Amino acid sequence: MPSSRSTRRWEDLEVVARNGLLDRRAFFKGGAAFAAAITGYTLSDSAAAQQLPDAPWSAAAGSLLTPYGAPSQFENGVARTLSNPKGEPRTQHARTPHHLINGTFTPNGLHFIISHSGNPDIDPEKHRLVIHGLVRQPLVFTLDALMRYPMVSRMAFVECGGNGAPLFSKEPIDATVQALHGLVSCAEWTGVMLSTLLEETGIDPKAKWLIAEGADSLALSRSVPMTKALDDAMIALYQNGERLMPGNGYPMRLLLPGWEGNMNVKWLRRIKLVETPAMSYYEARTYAPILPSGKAYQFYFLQEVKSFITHPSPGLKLSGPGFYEISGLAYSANGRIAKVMVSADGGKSWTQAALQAPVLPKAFARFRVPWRWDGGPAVLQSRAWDEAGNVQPTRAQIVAARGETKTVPNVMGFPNQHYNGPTSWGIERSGEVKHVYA
Ligand SMILES: Nc1nc2c(c(=O)[nH]1)N[C@H]1C(S)=C(S)[C@@H](COP(=O)(O)O)O[C@H]1N2
Ligand SMILES: [Mo]
Repeated sequence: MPSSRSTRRWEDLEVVARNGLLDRRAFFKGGAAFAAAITGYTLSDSAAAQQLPDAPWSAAAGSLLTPYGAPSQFENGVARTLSNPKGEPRTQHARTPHHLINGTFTPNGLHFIISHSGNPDIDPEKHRLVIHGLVRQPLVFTLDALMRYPMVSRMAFVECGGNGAPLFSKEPIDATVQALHGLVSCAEWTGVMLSTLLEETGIDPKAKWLIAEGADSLALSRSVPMTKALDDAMIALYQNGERLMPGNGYPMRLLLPGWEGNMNVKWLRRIKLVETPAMSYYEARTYAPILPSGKAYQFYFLQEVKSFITHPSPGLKLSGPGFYEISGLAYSANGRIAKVMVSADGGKSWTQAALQAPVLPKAFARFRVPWRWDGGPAVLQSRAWDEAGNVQPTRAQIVAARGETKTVPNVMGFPNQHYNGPTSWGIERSGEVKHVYA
């Protein structure tokens, strides 16, 4: 029996923004009417039962269990894309397929990776973390020693400063959300707070920065202000419950929640307390691009408030007019996401999205809005606000501030960094989704 709350026809639900955006609570109001509209089924109980397939997997005992699980063979296409699969001597990227997963954290096998000189194969027994420099007592930590300290767990996103950089281009890009925004992921990290270890070594008051260094052949190093080190920096040992993946820093990495991916030094082996920053390769070159004014940010640490729609997005074709959920990810280095607005007409009219609870600081928030596609052209866009009151800039604003790719000669020809403007998806009559500028 349909309950009274499900007797409203979803077609009659009020459109709250142009091109068919519905109120974020419409699903609760629409009830079974939504389901019938999506499945196409309005059946009696017995007719519904007859729809169960007579399948071979229900006819005999199933396969053997495995000691370590892997996804279903039918999910083989859910994979990262690799920028340098033969491992030529330059950076390798592995990008997260945001359009093929859902929720708020990234499975370990799909977490993005950027490794500038490959992933070292570190024997955890032989690895050491040294903390020295402007300390009272330099210390060397084995993994065993670290495992005995009090630990904490927190959700945090890691995002490369170059994520979304193609969106500084003049023309729209024929690419998926994986290609455009696949260099951000979110995991539950567990480890020892750096402040706990610094209490042991003691801190010389002259120390204003630390230099963190990795054990890869490149010995990637970055300077970190002591304020961040003592705030929420962590020596991460576990990722989504299991030990770090080799590509994400096994057996330990520096986690600086919300800060530029590059500073989250993987395969961490050294922390040296110093008075002034090192001006290392990545902080002085790659992540200090020249601005249209001719000046450069000396340091640009925060991954500021940002959002993008993952469903629908290029590669996910709509199968005809009707009901869809628009959903995506929002995050900010400045705390929790406060609000996400969604537009289906390229930013002219907006409605507020529902946020999946719990909304955690410096972590992915999943937003959702019900949408009735009328089969005509539409342009989907999202815009996020964080609890500190920051809002995503418009594309015009961020392009004016940073410059369009290639129009500004940028020392080494690097694209601009830190794109946190909107991403627009154009819906064509065929149901195809394409990146557009709106
Ligand atoms: N030691 C070391 N740390 C590193 C890197 C590296 O190549 N070596 N890559 C950096 C870059 S550019 C980014 S964006 C992040 C990515 O973290 P992830 O690979 O765990 O996603 O790690 C950073 N830490
Ligand atoms: Mo990066």
